Amino acid sequence: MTDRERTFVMAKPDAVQRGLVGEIVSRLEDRGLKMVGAKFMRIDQDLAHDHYAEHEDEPFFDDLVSFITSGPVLAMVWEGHDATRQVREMMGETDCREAAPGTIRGDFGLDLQNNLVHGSDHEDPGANEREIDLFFDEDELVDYERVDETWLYS
Ligand code: IDP
Ligand code: MG
Repeated sequence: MTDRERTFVMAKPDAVQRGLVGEIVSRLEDRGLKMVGAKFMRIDQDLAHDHYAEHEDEPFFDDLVSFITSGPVLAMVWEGHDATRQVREMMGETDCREAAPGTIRGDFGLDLQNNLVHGSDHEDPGANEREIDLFFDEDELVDYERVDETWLYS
């Protein structure tokens, strides 16, 4: 299907420490999105700077780099119709206090920085592919069919 796309998602260090990784994965699975890559890892300084390069002039940049390198994360690639925008909708607003109930941030967070989850920006064309390339080699992504796929899509 032509509008099926891949997007980069990460359970941030606070999600790992708070035991919310399974909850995040479960929500994406339940929605019908398909995991095609996953890596439990610690982000180093260079990768943090590359990943958040767009924010390097922001006053919160140093704190953000400290936060994202402070503990392990689960970096993932998820695939599905309109996946990038759908994941963003499921994450909620950046500031958890503004995020709607029913979203990951709105259900599990109260902070701006420690907001549990990252998803590629759907308003920044190419952000999904750029971020996937930053974290994954092509051979670390897996092509397969989920058994429910014929029922997920018409
Ligand atoms: P997003 O994660 O919803 O795409 P961005 O604006 O891209 O939000 O910001 C990247 C991350 O930087 C946020 O998820 C959050 O962890 C952190 N952040 C954003 N704005 C602030 C701020 O004003 N103070 C502290 N941390 C911030
Ligand atoms: Mg962003």
